[in-house]
Amino acid sequence: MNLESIIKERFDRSVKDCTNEELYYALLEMTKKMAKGRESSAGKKKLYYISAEFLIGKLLSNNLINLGIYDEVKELLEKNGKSLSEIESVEPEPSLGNGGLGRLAACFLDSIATLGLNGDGIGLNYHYGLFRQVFDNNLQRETPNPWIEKESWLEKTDKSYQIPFGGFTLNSRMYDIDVTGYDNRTTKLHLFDVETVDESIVNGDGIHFDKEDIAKNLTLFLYPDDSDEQGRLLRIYQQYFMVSSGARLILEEAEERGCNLHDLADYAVIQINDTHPTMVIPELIRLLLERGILMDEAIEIVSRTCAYTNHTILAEALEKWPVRYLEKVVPQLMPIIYELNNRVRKKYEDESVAIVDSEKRVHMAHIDIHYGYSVNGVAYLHTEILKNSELNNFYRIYPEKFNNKTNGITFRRWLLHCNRELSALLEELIGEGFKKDAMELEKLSAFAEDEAVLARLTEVKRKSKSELKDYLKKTQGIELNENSIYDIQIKRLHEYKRQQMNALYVIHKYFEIKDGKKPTTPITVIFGAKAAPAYIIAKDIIHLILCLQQLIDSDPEVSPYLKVVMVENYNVTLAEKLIPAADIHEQISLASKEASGTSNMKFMLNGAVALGTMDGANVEIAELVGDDNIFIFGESSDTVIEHYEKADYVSKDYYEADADIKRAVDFIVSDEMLEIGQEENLKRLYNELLNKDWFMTLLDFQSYVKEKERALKAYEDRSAWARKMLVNISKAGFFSSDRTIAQYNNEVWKL
Ligand code: 26W
Repeated sequence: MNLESIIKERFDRSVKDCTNEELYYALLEMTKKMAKGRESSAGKKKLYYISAEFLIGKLLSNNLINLGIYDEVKELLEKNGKSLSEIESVEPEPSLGNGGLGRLAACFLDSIATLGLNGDGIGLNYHYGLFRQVFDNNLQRETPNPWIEKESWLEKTDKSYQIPFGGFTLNSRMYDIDVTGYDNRTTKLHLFDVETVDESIVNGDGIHFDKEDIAKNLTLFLYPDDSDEQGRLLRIYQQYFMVSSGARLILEEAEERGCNLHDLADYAVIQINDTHPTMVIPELIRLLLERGILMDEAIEIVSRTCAYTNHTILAEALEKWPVRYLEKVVPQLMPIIYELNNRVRKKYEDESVAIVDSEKRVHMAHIDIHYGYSVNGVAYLHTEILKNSELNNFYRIYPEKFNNKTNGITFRRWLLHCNRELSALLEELIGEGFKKDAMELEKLSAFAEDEAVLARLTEVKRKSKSELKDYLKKTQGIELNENSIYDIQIKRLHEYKRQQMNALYVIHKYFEIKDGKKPTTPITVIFGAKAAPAYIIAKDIIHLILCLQQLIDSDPEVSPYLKVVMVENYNVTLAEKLIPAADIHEQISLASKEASGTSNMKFMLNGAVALGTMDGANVEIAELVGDDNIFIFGESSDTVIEHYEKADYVSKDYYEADADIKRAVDFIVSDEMLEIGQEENLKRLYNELLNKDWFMTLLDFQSYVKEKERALKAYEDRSAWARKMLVNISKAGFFSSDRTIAQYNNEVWKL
């Protein structure tokens, strides 16, 4: 480590005379140099994890940990009166993802590097990311989230390609971010960009811009508003730009390693992260045809090279692009897509497995399933639902392609980095082994009856809660009561995730307190969520929560016992502070709808107890920790699926049959709320719950309230609660992304 010499050279100063900003840039330079010094992965066959999202978070601390110099750096800084966490606050957080799918891709890169596998990521270099969330008048507003500075983790490479679109071509430039593995190799995240992008075309301080000027806007934002046709077209431009650049890189690198393209599948495997990169299949076929390979063989080669991960069964998220859009953006792909469709139609009469449907829409997932060799879901239950209902017609054709890969998280970021106190305690109790082999956390179960250990766990949690309090006070002006129960729900805002059910619980509790039924320990319900800019009801739910926050804060009768907080601009950095501090975490999606969830794993690892439905990976968590260490409620996925099939769920019936539900729902449009909030938003949400409630909030409301009360009561026995924490931590090893990646490699990639 040569931090001091870098500082001397850059600023001609000593550490103690530098600003935090200067120290950040010096650390950035040093870390990048050290990463370069690491051995890169090698091998004949290489994995390409291609994804429209990589939600990498801040990289400084993570890289210092993975390079093994975190403690050394921290000490040196402290000796000079500097604080690493303050230096970290200088680093901008890129928002190159929406949520779970993007963060998963980032965890996977960490594990690929840590396991020393030969694999890189391929994505796009969005200049303004998703967006920065601002609360204004209790409403979400979006502003750009710039993160690329003169010096950053990004490095310009000399690779560039000409990418053809209908009517014009764009130059694509590759930028790289080094991904350091924990005590092992480094790999690369390749992010492609257009050199003509023009940040000045964004109007005002919002996220509006000329959507037609593709050369200027292609990589400005992640998932620009898709509520209009221009936005949807722009998404296709982005997707093709990514996959065409990626496909060219993959072929080039394979040839450099001695591949003759006929044997591409021995040199490359492409993991397609949801359908966003699906066009890589027809694009690769097209590039192989250009190189003189015949259609039959080109299709065969590509089919043996590509594998597809499904992350959702929500119909609206399964991409189906109108033929007319693709004709306009990528006319060169259409003959190939038609050819793929004809082959499918010749073989199978079943209309539901066709690629181009009778309404002339291209089903992207169908391309992946027919022309890839592997299809995986992301948790046991999710894969079962894919096989048995959602994709059953495909499963019957290709049973051998279907497999499960339960998601995982990197313990470097989600334990070693975000919860140093807990890692230190674990190390003291069970040794260092868990840092490399997560299953060693099991050793902790030996202490389940050790009151001294339980007390120390409680103390670690208390400290994290206090740190969160300080952090939110400093950064957002929010006052928390650190002696309250922290009940946390952080995830994208979506009706299926049912933040609205949690909000209804808050209203229910508000009434109880007003009626004199006060909780033994005060409760703080914390939300963090961004809503997609065009998702009206999701934004109404944010409005409801923010209005409740204001209402309760200004009610002296209720506020000593109940607090609602919605943190602004929820992101990876905030997650790293919130997760260690949670007592209870909410995983309350409508059963069958959450493919896996990954925050559930992060919370578990940090000693929080889940309140959740039998959905996604909650099912596996419940199985591992046992009934005593998790709070489960709600209808099963089978029942829910049946309700959808029969279309027999009527939310109004639940509203009318139950006085508690009626009282809570009516409160949304009460005088008190209308005085604080906007009538338009609150009424719309009220009507939605009453007349549609597509994700069955009211169906599960009573069992939710009951189970939450049980959890709150259980918290009162602090030693028994600490035991629940301990069991959750000790069983979390299974959810290491190192395990997930090892399974992908053994069963799918075979590097
Ligand atoms: C078509 C546009 C689009 C883009 C992104 C639709 C939906 C998305 C989501 C943000 C996708 C997503 O994040 N899915 C989540 O993936 C996680 C990782 O597998 C799972 O744990 C979550 O259950 C799933 O919702």
